[in-house]
Amino acid sequence: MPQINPALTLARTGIAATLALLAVGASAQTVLKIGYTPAKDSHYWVGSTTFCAEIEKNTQARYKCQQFPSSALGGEREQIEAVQLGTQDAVITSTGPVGNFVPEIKVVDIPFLFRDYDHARKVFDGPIGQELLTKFPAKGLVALTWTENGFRHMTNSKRAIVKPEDAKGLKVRTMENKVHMDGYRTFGILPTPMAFPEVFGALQQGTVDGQENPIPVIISSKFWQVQKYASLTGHVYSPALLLVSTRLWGKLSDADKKVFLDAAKVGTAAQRKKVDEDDANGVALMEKEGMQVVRNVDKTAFQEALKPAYAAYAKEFGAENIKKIQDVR
Ligand code: EAX
Repeated sequence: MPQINPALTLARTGIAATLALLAVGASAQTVLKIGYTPAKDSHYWVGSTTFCAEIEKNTQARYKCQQFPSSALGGEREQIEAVQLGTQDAVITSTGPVGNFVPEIKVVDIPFLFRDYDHARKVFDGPIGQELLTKFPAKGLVALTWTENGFRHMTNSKRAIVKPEDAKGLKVRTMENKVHMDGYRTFGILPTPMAFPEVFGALQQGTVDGQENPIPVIISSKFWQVQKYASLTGHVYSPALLLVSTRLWGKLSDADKKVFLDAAKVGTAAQRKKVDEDDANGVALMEKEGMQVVRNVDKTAFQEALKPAYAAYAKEFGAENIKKIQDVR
């Protein structure tokens, strides 16, 4: 019996596989880089994984993804810039820094603008949301769909927050988002803008007392390791977007564009479902991990406090544009 050299056999199999692939000819495979800040298994990961699986399936694997969760490609602003340049193919990002690129979308970041998830999802899936997506190409970005981060809640290391007075004087990390910062100042907190990859360390070192994020982000980031108190303030809805580079988009056939757009819709549905699940189960997990969670937040007091900011928002965005969003039922 001749000795079989396993390395050689492997190399031959590899060559055979490569030749087989080449034989298929035109079906070369493009691997897309898609990134986001939350961890593997988070709502973003579920959305991205679903989107990528749909694309792979419906392009017969001519396109597939390499995913970069946990800020592996940087913070949201950095990733949007990379998508703009075309060095990154896709990003799922909250609207946090997006208003700095596409000012028209800032209006959706107003605190207490959306009553609940149904309201928000209806606005983003409806004419207002879809019209906003058309503003991106002029800024060198293609927005495939609105997706979702969730209603944001406050956490901190100092005390339980029930009403704005309790939040007064706390140094709270915010996104790089002026609409949020202007609003949060009326709650008495000291907003400190910071990119997401720095947040955990800043909380750990006490550079800031707190942060605010949806439950899916709080649990996938294990913020209980560095935060004692959580309050279900739900003070702002945090939309998200799936953005791709114009470089990628320009290369796609019309049929492939449709595949990507359909895949984005399926991804959004999956991401929202995960947000719903995390919101339903996350508080119990946070408590189990040692957080003290305030459920009976005085939301009316927070909305009262926000009134001066609303006057400024009306000036900036037009009272009728705010009302148009509020009136969606
Ligand atoms: O999009 O920066 C944030 O707090 C965002 O909520 C997070 O990056 C997920």
